[in-house]
Amino acid sequence: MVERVIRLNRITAPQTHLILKTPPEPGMVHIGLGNFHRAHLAVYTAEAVARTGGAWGIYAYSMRSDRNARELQEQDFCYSVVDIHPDSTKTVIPGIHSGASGGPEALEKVFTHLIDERTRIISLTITESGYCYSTQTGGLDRTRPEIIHDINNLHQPYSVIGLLAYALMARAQSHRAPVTILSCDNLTSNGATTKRVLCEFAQELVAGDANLLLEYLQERTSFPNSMVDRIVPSTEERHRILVSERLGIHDEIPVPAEKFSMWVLEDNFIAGRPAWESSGAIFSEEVEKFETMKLRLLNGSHSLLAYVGALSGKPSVPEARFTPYIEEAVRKFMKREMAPTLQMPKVIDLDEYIADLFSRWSNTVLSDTTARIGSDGSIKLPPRITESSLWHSERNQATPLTALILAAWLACMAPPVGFDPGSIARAMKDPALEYLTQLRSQSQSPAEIVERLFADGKIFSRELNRLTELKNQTSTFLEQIIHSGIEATTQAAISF
Ligand code: CS2
Repeated sequence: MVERVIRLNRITAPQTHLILKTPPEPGMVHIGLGNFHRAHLAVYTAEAVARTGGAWGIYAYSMRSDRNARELQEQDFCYSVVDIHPDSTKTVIPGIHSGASGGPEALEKVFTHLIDERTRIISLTITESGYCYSTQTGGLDRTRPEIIHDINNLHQPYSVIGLLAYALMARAQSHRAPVTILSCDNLTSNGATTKRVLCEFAQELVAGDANLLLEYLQERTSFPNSMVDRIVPSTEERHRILVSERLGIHDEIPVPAEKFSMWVLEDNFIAGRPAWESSGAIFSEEVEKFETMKLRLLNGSHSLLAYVGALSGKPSVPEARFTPYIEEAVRKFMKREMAPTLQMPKVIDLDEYIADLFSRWSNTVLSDTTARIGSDGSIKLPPRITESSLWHSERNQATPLTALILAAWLACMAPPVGFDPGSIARAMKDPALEYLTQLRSQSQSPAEIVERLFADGKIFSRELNRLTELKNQTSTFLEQIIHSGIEATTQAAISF
């Protein structure tokens, strides 16, 4: 820690604050060492420990590669979280990580931490796709190659679900100490979904193992639901420059983030927890309402901004949001297609929430990118639009702006042959890209792409295949995007 102290003593900038000089004894293992974790859970936990103490140091692990862990280690586990906001220069250095590793070579290391009796919380930011859940059933996707692999090779897991099952099984076989699994990703009922996926994974194991693991899961674990919210873009060179100007030190891995941050959780921690309420987290019985509100209004609109924005040549969220026809589409989408389908939490007013969202999206310095949000749409879109579409269909109501999102997404990710969606769309990544590419090349027309997509049920639940009007509108809009352009199509969806 000598390095850490020397390095940090050099910081003289005002409003900069090293939350913890030395990390506390470890009590949590976190999987998924990306920017969101570093600007959200890490900050809440560091602040809670600084105020109220507790052995809640975080050992972090990245499943795919050791890059993030190495970078963190090279800086003695210190990095800055920089508020990117017109009137804030606040920068915090959480200092909460006590160790980190990554990649398959480090499996044994993380395994030791996962089964350690002192580990009382295992938290996750592994993106929607990391849960290997099926958008059809809401449970385990047994067709995922990594799941098929892990069921037969549990000691060498490829997926986080396999890794968790392996570690929890070892806990079940030894000390049986309780542990909470805390999902911090944007899934509907993220805690309950994680538990269901793990239980269904356990059922696939040989009988003795399955029973042992299921019993441990039922008796010695808890899975609180939570809603997480902070817009955290990827780190760019300009953020390194900003930090070196603000702090006078070079930070290779600063995390840019909006000033706004929110975390709402169920208080269901079987083995204790940090006093997160002291750092601003909200413990509420209305978590589900918060989650639905955020998923449909913020994340759903984000998808609209991303795909319609990308096709309109807008690389950033503020540029998309300030394009009049896109702004109008987002407002109508929220008011007509999303708001009626949800119950707002008691303490939040719908109009104020919408106004706040527009103000967060207006942050031109943060400049979150449409390519970041548009990535992984095959996994992100189902929880954002399925329930609301079914809700409207039961009432015989059309959802043209939802259809516009689907059409714009297809135009970006499965562009009909001969249509070029542009460079922003081409920069979007997706785990289902192979399937989407096949879909477009095997289809003779935009209508066929849409028909096959819903009939296949690989991405959206088959329930949506019944929604004839949604499908028809999606193909009409996809056709129109190709022939008349995105602006005219958006106007058509707005005035439908
Ligand atoms: C975004 C989210 O990636 C996405 O699709 O909608 O990352 C969003 O920025 C966060 O959920 C905000 O809390």
